[in-house]
Amino acid sequence: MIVNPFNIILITGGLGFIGSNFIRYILSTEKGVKIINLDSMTYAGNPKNLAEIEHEYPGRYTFIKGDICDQKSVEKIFQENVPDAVINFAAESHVDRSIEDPNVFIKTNVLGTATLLNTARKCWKDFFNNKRFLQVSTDEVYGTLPEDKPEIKFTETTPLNPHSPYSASKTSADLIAKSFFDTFGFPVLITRCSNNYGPYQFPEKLIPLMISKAMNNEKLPVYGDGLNVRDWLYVEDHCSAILTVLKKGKTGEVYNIGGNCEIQNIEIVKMILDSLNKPHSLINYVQDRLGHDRRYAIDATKIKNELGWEPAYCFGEKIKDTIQWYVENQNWVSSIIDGSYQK
Ligand code: NAD
Ligand code: TDX
Repeated sequence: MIVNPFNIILITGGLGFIGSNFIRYILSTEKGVKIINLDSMTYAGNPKNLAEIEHEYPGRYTFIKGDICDQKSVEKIFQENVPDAVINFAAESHVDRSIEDPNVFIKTNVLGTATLLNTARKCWKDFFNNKRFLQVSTDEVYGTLPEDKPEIKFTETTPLNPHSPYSASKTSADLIAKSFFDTFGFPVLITRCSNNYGPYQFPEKLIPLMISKAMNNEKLPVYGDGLNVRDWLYVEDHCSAILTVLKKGKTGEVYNIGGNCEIQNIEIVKMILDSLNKPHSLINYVQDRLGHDRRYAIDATKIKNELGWEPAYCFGEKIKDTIQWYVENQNWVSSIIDGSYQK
């Protein structure tokens, strides 16, 4: 079944990395859609990510500052706008921060998702015809893979086995979302994507952090032996996959999304240094992340066979564009580093 058109979509966390890329993507590809962006503007919510969007798409974009954990605010948005769909990007998303302070991860990622689900169910009055709630999840819910068995990848039926407070909170949210489908027939879709890269990623994550440090001739902190593997996907491919699942996915189902692009961290770091003509002597091996997952790899056969989605971009080309974007947008990075982006 193809569900279309959506008139109003509530997007949460739309000032973050993937949410802002998605809003730009959907406004340019789906002509009739109106977007409401609910974002509490944590450290990761950057208004500069969507600076010109209201002018570029007049009447089609509304920003609301608010917390997904705040039931009254969420209810008000539902009553005033009656969205046809919700896409929940809002989350605390950085593993290292979840090791420092797990509580906010449990609050936003678990309670916040539950609040959204509960409010949507109440406001849609159990009349779910053509309504959809898409929970943006992660491959980290599956835990880690052995590096000596490259043939093994995460499928949608791989047992959930998260290791960090971040991934455990995302897993909990997935299970609550699934329970709403199983119990109420609430129209949930869950996507589990691998590591994204591209413009507007907060420079605490591997790729933008390393680019920013290399540009400033600072040491690049590589955790452990640098041989951990991540499966990289260009952010626009993630956006097209989410839109595909929103339109064509079967409710109650999980869809893995991945780029079939496994790379060791150290290889990425060297690629960045080479591309910026910086010496490998900037590499600094530091203490490993606690509970550091060794390898992630997504088997995206289901979304390809059932919904016809495949990534459009290849890493070799898009990593160059991404590095170039950060070089050309040094003001964006420096406004984060000096804190002025929040003023
Ligand atoms: P991000 O940290 O860049 O952005 C998160 C956004 O959510 C920010 O704008 C922040 O202000 C907002 N937010 C946080 N708490 C909120 C709250 N309580 N109420 C309202 N808004 C709140 O994250 P991202 O990298 O764009 O990730 C988006 C989603 O995709 C997350 O759910 C993440 O788990 C998932 N994901 C990310 C990746 C990746 O590689 N970055 C991969 C797979 C899945
Ligand atoms: O300074 C660093 N040095 C380093 O070696 C940082 C920040 C990271 N790393 C390593 C840790 C990981 O093996 O690089 C790899 C990637 O790290 P992150 O960019 O922090 O991403 P990861 O932990 O893999 O999680 C990301 O992908 C899945 C996102 O942050 C999550 O939100 C998403 O769910």
